[in-house]
Amino acid sequence: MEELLPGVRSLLAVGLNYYVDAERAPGALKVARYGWGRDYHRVIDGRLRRLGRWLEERKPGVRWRACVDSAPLMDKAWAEQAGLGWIGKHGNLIHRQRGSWLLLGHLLTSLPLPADQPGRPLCGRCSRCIPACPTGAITEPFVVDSRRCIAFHTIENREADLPAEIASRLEGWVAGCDICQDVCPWNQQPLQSTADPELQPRAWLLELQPHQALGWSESDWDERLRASALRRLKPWMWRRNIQAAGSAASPEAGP
Ligand code: B12
Ligand code: SF4
Ligand code: SF4
Repeated sequence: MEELLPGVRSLLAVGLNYYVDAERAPGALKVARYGWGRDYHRVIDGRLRRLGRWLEERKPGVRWRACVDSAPLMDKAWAEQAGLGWIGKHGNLIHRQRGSWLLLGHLLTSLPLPADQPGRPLCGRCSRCIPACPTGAITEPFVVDSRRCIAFHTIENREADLPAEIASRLEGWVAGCDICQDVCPWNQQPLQSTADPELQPRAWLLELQPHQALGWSESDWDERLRASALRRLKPWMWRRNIQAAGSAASPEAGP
């Protein structure tokens, strides 16, 4: 931590609620919720910087640093320590009222602040997320093997083809995967839909039909993915994922 901000005394954990009460159109390909609105890195970073400047005005000389995925920081573990929630067996941090639909960020500061109580684990005897994962990526409670995770393969895998055992189990997911979170009882309770304009879904993401998207040019994708966290998926990766999801959905098709 000292390497990230010399003289650091406190860490402030924040969670951006990204749940919106919206549904995918029938037959649409599946895009994970974190990608529906504006790139969360930008949203959280901008707000943490505002907070940092606010601190500086009140406490001249105070130092701070905003971190959103950019620094080697164990976001979930620190958020748990800061009392924001607990790490569920699916590996994501869960908040009692917001469920796991929270994106995390941290503000490190040289200001000493009183500590909150760490989050208390509330998964109890539930283990619903583990068998729900179609690729068996949750190998044991709290352990997600990225090599088997649809989120990893659809977003990070740069190979021309996805591994066959993943491609055949996409269940329609083409950008990230929300299955283990969708089945979690903490996400079934009535959740508050965010009114944050930055997080409202782009309509095309909820209506993504394979035949249309496969026809989009590089510049079509470029325009649609402005200021989106999904820019990490290059147009060829969308095509690869969409084709794999399409073949998995209709295994009888083919030669
Ligand atoms: C790499 C990464 C991925 C990879 C690999 C995930 C993996 N299994 O490791 C992939 C692409 C698969 C991925 C997928 C997803 N990710 Co991701 N990912 C990250 C990232 C950038 C780094 C995670 C990492 O590897 N850290 C290094 C390892 C060693 O640390 P760790 O994962 O935190 O786990 C350790 C600690 O938690 C620690 N620990 C556990 N309990 C405790 C308790 C204490 C007291 C201590 C000290 C330590 C400790 O032990 C663990 C093992 O060493 C983080 C952001 C970040 N900087 O943390 C986001 C992050 C974890 N991802 C996030 C999201 C939203 C997702 C997806 C839901 C996206 C999607 N819908 O497709 C999926 C969920 C998959 C799943 N079930 O986990 C969010 C999670 C938000 C939340 N509520 O928890 C994060 C925090 C990004 C953010 N800024 O909000 N992700
Ligand atoms: S994100 Fe999808 S593939 Fe990854 S662990 Fe969760 S259910 Fe499994
Ligand atoms: S589904 Fe059950 S075990 Fe998995 S994270 Fe949610 S509460 Fe925990």
